Parts: sequence; C-alpha cells; structure tokens
Amino acid sequence: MKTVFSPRHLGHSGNMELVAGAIVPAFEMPSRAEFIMNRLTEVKLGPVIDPVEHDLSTAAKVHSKAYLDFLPTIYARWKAEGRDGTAIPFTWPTRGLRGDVVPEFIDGQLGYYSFDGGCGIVEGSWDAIKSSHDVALTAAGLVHGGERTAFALCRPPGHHAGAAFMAGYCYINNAAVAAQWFLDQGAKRVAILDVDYHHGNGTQEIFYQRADVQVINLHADPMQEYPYFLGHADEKGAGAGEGFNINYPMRWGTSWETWSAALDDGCKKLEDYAPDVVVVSLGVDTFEKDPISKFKLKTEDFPKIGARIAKLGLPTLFVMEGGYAVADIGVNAVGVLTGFES
Ligand code: Q9C
Ligand code: ZN
Repeated sequence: MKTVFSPRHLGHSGNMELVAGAIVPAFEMPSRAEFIMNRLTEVKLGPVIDPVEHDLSTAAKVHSKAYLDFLPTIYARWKAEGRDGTAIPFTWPTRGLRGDVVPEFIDGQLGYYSFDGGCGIVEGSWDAIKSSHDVALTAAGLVHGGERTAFALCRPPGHHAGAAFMAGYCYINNAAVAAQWFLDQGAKRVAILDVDYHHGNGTQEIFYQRADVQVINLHADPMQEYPYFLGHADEKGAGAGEGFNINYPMRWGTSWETWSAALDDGCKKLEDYAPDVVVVSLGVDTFEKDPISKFKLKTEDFPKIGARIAKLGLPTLFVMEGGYAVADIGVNAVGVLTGFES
C-alpha cells in the first residue's frame, strides 16, 4: 500500500488548546505523524510519496467560500493585533445570538468560524492544513487510478471540521473533500466509514442532506463525550439524505466485543449501499491507553478492523484522523493497514 505524506505538517507545531480550564500543549502534535511514518517504514508497508498540490475547488464544494477565505488569513491578522503564540477562539454564536452577521474583528471571526477551543492556529498552520488536504487528494488519486487502497497520512486531521467551521484539531475536512473528489471523477456513490473515537460531526453535517455519500460513524456517545452536540443514533439524514447517515454511539468503557459488532453492522449497511469507493476516517483514539479517550481497544484489535474493511472488497482510501497515545499510534494505525492487506 502506498502512503502519501508531507513534512509540511511540521508547520503546525507548538499549538495549544483549551482543556479542563487550562490552555495546554495540544494533544494533536507533530510527533503523531512521525511515529506513524517510522512504523510504516519499519514494517515496509510500501512506498511513501509526496502530495501533489491541488487547488481548493473541490474543498469549495464541501466548505463555504467565506470559511475557506478566512482560514489562510487568521495568523497574519492575529499577529497584526500584536499577538503571538496560538490564535484560539473564546466566544461562540450560541442559541439566542446572531448567527447571520459575521463580526469584523479577528476574535469575533475566530468564534464565528469555529466550534470549540481545540482548533488553535499558529504561524505555519495554514501551510500544514493545505498540505494535509493535498495529501488526501493525492491519495484519492491513487485509488481512482486503480490502486486497491492508499493511505493519506493527513495531519492535521479533518472529521470535526464542518462546512463553515473548524473544531477539535480539524480545519479542512480531508475525508469529505476526498469523497467529493471521487464523485466529481464519476463515482455514483461514496461511503465514509468513520472509526475515530469521536463522532465525525463535520462529515455528518456536510453530507446530511445528500444521498450520494453514505456516512457511517462509530464513536463515543455524545451524552458523555466530545463533540457532545451531534452523533446520536436518531440522526439519520434529512431530505434526499434521509437514511444515509448512520450513527453508532457507544458508552465509555466500550471494548472490542461491542465495538466490533457495531463495525460489522456498519459494514453490512455499507455493503447494502454498494458504493463505488470507501473512505475510511481512520482514528486510533479508540485505543485503551489513549490519553483523552475512554474506549478499550487493544493493539491486537486494530489489524482486525483492517481485515473487516478489506472483506468489503471495495476500493478503499484511508485518511488519518485522531489518536493521541503517541508511542503506540504507529503500531495501531499501521496495524489497521496491514490487517487490511493480510
Ligand atoms: N479532554 C480528533 O480526534 N477535545 N479530535 C477533548 C480533551 C476534543 C479530537 C479535550 C478532542 C478532539 C480528530
Ligand atoms: Zn478522535
């Protein structure tokens, strides 16, 4: 299996986030990608190639123009206010406030175009975000070109980013852009299978009213876990998209037995949908030792995830999402990929 990877992710370094009442170094850190790279080299997964630059025309079909115009400008505007460090939002247009007027000042705009304080921006963030987007599209190109599978080693991740907001370490929704790109190349139906510990709220929102992308999410119950405000089992899609969004919320403490039953059910629904291609939002924060998560998957479980997905017999693009047990992230993420190939 080929991997697409860009060292430009390193621009997104030194980022901070708001956790439990404190601004702390972000759990989503550069070493995550480096551990995955080291592991896939160690097991000789296959060639690692650089991304090809892509313009934002596909991204503009899943994100708003205003949001995509805003993202690259954030840090320069932050600095222009005499600030340094991480640009972090602190105020949001919640219920009862005006969501239809975009404020002028940078702090107001950061709030307007975000969901939480876990999506800071530093000097090199935009370049890394753009490279992550290019990684996803380049890997999608490999699958479109006839490879059975490819691995987009994206950093930063994407699945919390919605049409017009960043959230939870995510800025551009790489998996959503890739799915849209497959459709633009002639695919009739694309399935996104999101196995990250957290609900992929951004992906759900983007495709909620559409029948051409089936979105299947396995995740921690939003009653207990971030993103809290989306990801319930009764969210099934709307309008033309009704029936094409499927959520499997699971309680803290979930281990392989329960989780794999949900995966199996999701895979059956995916087969019924008969997509031309599968995009896997690959998070490994379901791991028992993940520092911000509360599922109990073990290292030996990850290859079984890959094997189950392989059984679908469909062209499959893996897009890296979360996973914060840095010392184990390489073995676990690459475990899914080798399990797929076995
Ligand atoms: N107690 C992804 O996995 N913050 N994003 C949690 C820690 C949100 C995770 C705070 C976690 C977002 C791509
Ligand atoms: Zn996650």
